[in-house]
Amino acid sequence: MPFIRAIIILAAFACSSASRGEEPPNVVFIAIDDLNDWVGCLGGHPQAQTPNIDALAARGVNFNNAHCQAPICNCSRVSMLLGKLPSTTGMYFLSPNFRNVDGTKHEVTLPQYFRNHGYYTSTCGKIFHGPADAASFDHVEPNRGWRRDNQKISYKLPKSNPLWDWGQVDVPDEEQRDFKTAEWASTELLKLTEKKQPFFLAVGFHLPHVPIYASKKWFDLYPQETLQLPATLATDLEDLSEYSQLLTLNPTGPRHSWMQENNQWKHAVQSYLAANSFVDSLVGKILESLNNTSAANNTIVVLWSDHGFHLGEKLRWAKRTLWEETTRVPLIIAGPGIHPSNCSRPVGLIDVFPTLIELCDLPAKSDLEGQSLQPLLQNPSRKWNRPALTTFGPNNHTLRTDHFRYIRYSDGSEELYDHQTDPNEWKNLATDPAHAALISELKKQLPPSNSAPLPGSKGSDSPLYGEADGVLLQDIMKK
Ligand SMILES: [Ca+2]
Ligand SMILES: [Ca+2]
Repeated sequence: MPFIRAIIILAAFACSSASRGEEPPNVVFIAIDDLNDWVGCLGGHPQAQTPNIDALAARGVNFNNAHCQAPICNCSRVSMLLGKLPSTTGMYFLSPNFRNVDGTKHEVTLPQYFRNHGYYTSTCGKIFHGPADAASFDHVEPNRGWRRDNQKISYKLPKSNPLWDWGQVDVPDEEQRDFKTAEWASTELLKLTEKKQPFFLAVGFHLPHVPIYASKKWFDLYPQETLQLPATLATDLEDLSEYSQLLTLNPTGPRHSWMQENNQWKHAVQSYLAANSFVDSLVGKILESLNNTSAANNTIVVLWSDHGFHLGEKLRWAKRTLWEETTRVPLIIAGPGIHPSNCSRPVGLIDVFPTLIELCDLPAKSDLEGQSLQPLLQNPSRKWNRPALTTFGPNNHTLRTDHFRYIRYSDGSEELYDHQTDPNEWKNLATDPAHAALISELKKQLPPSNSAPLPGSKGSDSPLYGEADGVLLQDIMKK
C-alpha cells in the first residue's frame, strides 16, 4: 500500500506541477481556539495588542466579516475541515467524532485532500476537536508542555465545568503547551522545506480557550485600572424570545450576574486579552521561522479561529449563541499573489477548503458546500451576495450579510439587527414591518432541510440540552 500511495502521490504531483509549470505553494494553517474579534486588526476590543496577527493581516487579505458555521469547537471544525454545513452532516454538538458514524466516517478532510494530492501533511496542537485525525496527516506531533493543573486560581464557579478558570500563572512561557507547539512548528518548518514535496503544516493553539491562563508578562499589558469592559445593555434580553434566552445560556459557564457579583468580569477580560497577546507572540514565532526558510515566498498562510467568545456582551459568556460575538472569527489569508487588503464581505470558514484547493491548483472537489474566496482575494470589494450562515442545533440559524444579521430559531422566533446603526445587536428589529421584505428574502436562504443530530451526539434530543453534561437549560434557569 505505501508503494501504491507513493505512485499516486507522484502522479498527482507531476500532473499538478506540469500544468502549472511551477512549484505548488505550501500551506501553513494556524488555528486559534476560541479567539473572538479581540484582535488589533479586527477592532473588537480597543486595547487588544496583537502585533503579529496584525502584521500578517497587513500582508494578506483580512476577512473582517468572517463567521464560523457552528458556535462550538467540534462542529465548527468538522464543518470547516469537511467543507460541509452542520445541517447537512447532522454534526451540531461537541460529539461524536465524525470518524465514528456511518454518515461521515469516509469523508476526506481538508488536510487529507492535500495529502492525497501529493502534499506532506504535518500537525501539532488542536486542529480537530480531540485527537488529530490519523488519515489526515503524515505526521502527528504529540502535545507537550503545561496547560493546566488541578489547582484553580480564580473562583470555583457553582456547577461549572472544571475547565472554567482564568488568571495569571507563574509557569514560564517556555514550559507552556502552546509555546511548545510553536517551538515544534518553527523547527518542523525547517525540515519541511528540505523535502521534495510541498507541505501542509497545521498548527493549533489551545488558548484563549478556558482555562484562560497567561504569565505576568502578558497581564502587565492590560492593567485593570485602565481596562475597558465591553458595552452592555441591562434590558437587552427583553426583546428576545424565551427560546433565544435559553439556547444562549451556557450550561457549564458562569452567569454574567455571577461575574459581576464576584468582581470577576474585569479579571476575566484581562486574562482573555493577556492570553490573546501570548498566542499572538507565538504566531509571530512561527511566521518568523517561515520567513527564514526558502519556502517563505511560496507559502500560503491561513489564520483562523473556530468561533468567537462572549465576555459579557449581550449579558452572556463564552460561545453557544448565534450573535456576532460568537459567530465572528479572525480569518486571514496571505501568500504569493495575494495583495494586502481588508475584505468586509460576509464569508465563512467553510469557504477555506475550496479556496485553498483553488490557490494550490488541486482538482476541484465537487461535494463541498463552501465557495472559493479567490474572487475576493483578487478584488475584496467585488459584489458578493452570499451571506454567512451559522447553525446551532437543528433549525436554529443565523445569516450575516454586509449590513444585517438575521436569526431564526426552530420555534419560529426571529431576530434582526442592523449592523450599520447597532453593532452591539441590542435592538431586535424582527417585528418592524419596515423589514418584512428583507426578512422574507433572507428566510429563503436558510437550509431547506436540516439533518437530525448524528447518533452519539450528546444533546441530540434537543438543542436546548447542554451537550457537555446533558443538563437541560430550563433546569439550570430554575437554579
Ligand atoms: Ca473552540
Ligand atoms: Ca435587545
